[in-house]
Amino acid sequence: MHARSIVRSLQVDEATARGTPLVALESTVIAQGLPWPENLETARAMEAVVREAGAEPSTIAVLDGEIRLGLAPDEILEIAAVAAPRTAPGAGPRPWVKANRRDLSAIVAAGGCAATTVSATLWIARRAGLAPGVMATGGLGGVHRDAGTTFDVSTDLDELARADGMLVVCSGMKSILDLPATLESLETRGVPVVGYRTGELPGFVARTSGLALEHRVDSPEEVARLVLAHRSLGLPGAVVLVQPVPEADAIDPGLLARAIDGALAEARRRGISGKPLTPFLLGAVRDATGGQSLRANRSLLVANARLAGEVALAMVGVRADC
Ligand code: PSU
Ligand code: MN
Repeated sequence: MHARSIVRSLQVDEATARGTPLVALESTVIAQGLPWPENLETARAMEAVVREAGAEPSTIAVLDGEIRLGLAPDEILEIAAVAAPRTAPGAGPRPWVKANRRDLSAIVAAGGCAATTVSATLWIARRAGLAPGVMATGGLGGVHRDAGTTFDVSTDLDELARADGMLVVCSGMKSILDLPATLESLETRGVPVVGYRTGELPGFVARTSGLALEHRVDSPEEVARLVLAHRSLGLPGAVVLVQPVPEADAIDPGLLARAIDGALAEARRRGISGKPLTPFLLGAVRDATGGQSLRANRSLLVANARLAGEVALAMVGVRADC
């Protein structure tokens, strides 16, 4: 029995040969996290800003049972089109499911297609040899507000504790979650949460959450030194870098809190739980904020991809100095 390989795109191979660092990007945010056509525009913008920073984007997904590192433009289009309204009954793209790490074997065995969450993306990136390396996303999964009774805690947290050598650039955890419990849970797992030019945990589409962070850095070089120190100490797991949404696109924390309360009540009324819960809540918050949260979500995803590219480059420089 041989180990199943991860299929790399031509562009990823060429970048590796040139010594250009890669930035891993997840695909759940494209397929299940944002509506069409903003999801396609955002996925393209994220790849573009990673390249502007001098790194190479490698979006991760499972295509016909193949684990892929780096997607061609028509493949990104296919994933994004899953969220497009169907025009003709029966027509439309192949089914794309939301895959976290535990789903990968079943999807590969069945030859299926899947968008990968943070947990699956981190695992694939590491398996493909990207560590020490960087991935970018919007908001991490975490402890849901009723986790005491539902046990709904994102597997993102466990995978972060395992993803040795990886840095995840994000804007905190999705604000639909229990943020204090999620921070506690990351501390328990030994995952550092470091503010980028902030001493406070960002509130995903809002800039603030009211929760203080103990560690802060102010430049890509400082981030690179922190990640490489984590690694050279032999400490396991990923480092989480949190950057607030750009000011011009941020949403008011009060408006956000009201929208989330409404979305949670609606989810309870409809009995929505498990995997569809996060996409449902994000959609309901989008509607309740008149699209303001969509604008903020897109803006922070692009800003985080840019910063991830800058840090990936700084890590090459810092390693050369060591
Ligand atoms: N960031 C976003 N939107 C998203 C996600 C992240 O801005 O939709 C996705 C990520 O893939 C994350 C997942 O891993 O949501 C968490 O889902 P769950 O709560 O079901 O574990
Ligand atoms: Mn969950």
